[in-house]
This record gives sequence, structure tokens and C-alpha cells, in this order.
Amino acid sequence: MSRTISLQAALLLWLISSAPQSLAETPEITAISPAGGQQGRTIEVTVQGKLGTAPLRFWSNQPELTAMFPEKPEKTFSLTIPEQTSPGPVLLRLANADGASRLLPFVVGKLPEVQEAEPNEALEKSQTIATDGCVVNGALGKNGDVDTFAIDLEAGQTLVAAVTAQQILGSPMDGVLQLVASDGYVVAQNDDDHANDPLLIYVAKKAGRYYLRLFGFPATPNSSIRFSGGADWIYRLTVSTGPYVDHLQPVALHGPARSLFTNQSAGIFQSSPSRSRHLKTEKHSFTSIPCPRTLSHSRLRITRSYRNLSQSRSLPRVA
Ligand SMILES: [Ca+2]
Ligand SMILES: [Ca+2]
Repeated sequence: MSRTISLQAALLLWLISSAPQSLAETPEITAISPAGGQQGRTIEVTVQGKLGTAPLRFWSNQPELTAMFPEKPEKTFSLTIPEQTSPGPVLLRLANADGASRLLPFVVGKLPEVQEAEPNEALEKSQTIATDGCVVNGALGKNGDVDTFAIDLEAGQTLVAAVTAQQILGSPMDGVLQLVASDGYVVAQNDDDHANDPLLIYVAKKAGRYYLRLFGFPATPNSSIRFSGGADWIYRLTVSTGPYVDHLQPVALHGPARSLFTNQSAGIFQSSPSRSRHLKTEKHSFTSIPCPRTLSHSRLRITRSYRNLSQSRSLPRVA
């Protein structure tokens, strides 16, 4: 009996001594910044959380995307978005031998992109951005955070400012977007256009400097009644004075397309890079038909054909 016990003790000691001294860390990522990038660019991406132990592997449902990791990964890696990458939302995942991160939403765009620069909470500290088409990657990084961006408009210009945050990126924010004139008055505001994400459209009555102001509340309401924020409250703010596709109608297609509507001007209707079809869109007043969230390899895409072909929306194809 005592001999059996001593054998068991020896086996236990051997198991303990042969166990690895330190376990590898799996990638644990809650958000990435920027949460999108322009076609044809290589960008540096910072993660919220940890990348995990090398060697790391990268996966995306958009196979053109590639990633490079530093020898000793900490918080950043580089991501290459080739010019031919289709615009729209994609999913990323990082993994090593011990496990994988959750799926991370990322948006491939056609417009130039800039990073939010803090401090920018007040009009006098606002960050000046281009109005003829750009995307700001930012975050409401802490409670009370307010992000302000200065833009210049000509009289009669139509400004479109759209926030992508909760609906596509899974950001826990319920954002509100305001347009403030140079005299400090709020001339336009939107809270929820697509899910909790705002989209603001404003025709400038006079030329001058205006300010886009973004703040947010928790998408899951709690007992606090104040501007909120956090490291993973990431957003993308698209600003344009050109045509903007805010939704499509119908929201799914069976066979040849009969009609689709956008808010302004004409667009190009594409089925896929290999098989495209061109249709004139009709002018249509703003009707709230949210763009579907479905991510599918088989999908149709509308892009605008005005100026620098900058906006796109996707809809699922019903075979
Ligand atoms: Ca901020
Ligand atoms: Ca909102």
C-alpha cells in the first residue's frame, strides 16, 4: 500500500516538474484602431487587449488582406489593404498555437482616412478635416469625451456626415452627432439613423466654418445620465459633400435588378468584379431602409460614380 502511494507521489512530482514554466498567451482583443483603412494602403493597427505570444497567424474573410507582426508582438501590427480589395465591412481574426481572438470587424474604404487627434473636445480645439470626402477613425475614449471636427462649407453645399460604430463595428456606444455653426448654435443633429449610429445631412445656408461634434451614451443603457466612453468606443466618421449612398431599395435582389434608389445623383451598380451591370439610379428622398448587416461572399455592391468614386454599400444577393 505504502509502495503504491509513493509511486503515485513520484508520478505527481514528475508531472509537476515537466509542466511548462509559463503558458503561451492567446490573442485577446476587444477592439482594433483604426477600425478601417483605405484601399491601397498599409496601416499600423493598435489592439485593445493583447496580441498574444508569437508566432501569430492572421485570417480574414477578405483574402487579399495581409498582416505583418513584430518579432515580439505587443500592441501593434501592420495591415496591408491592396488596391483591388472590395470596399465594405470585413472580418479579421488573429491566432497562435494556443487559440484565437474573436472576430474583429474592419471596414475597407475608398476615401482618404485620418486618425482622430486629441484634445478636440471644444470648438476652439477642434480638428480640421477635409469636407470633400474623408473618414476619421476615432474613439470616445473616456467618460465625458466629446470629439469635435472643423469643416468649411460653401453656401448650398450638402454635407453628409455618417458615424459607423455600434452597428458594424460592435462599438458599445450610442452616438449623437451635431453640426454647430461658427456662432455656437446647433444647426443640425441626429441621434439614430442606422441602429444607434447617427447620420446627419445638412444643406449649408451660408458659407463658413462649421463644427461636427460627436458624443455618446452606452448602447446598453445604465443608470448614468452623462456622456460616456471607453477604450473600445471606436467609431468611423465619414464626411462628404458629394453624393452618398445611405441605403438601397430593394434590400435584396433576386435575378436582374429592376430598381434601386439612392439619395443623390447617379451610381454604378456592380454585381462582382468579374460580372458587372450598370444602371442609372433614380433620385429619391431619404427613406430609412437600413443597409443590411449580412456579410456574405456572394453580394452585390453599389458605389457612387461621382468625383472620386468614394462611397459604397452592400446588400445580400438572393440566388
Ligand atoms: Ca476622442
Ligand atoms: Ca445614437
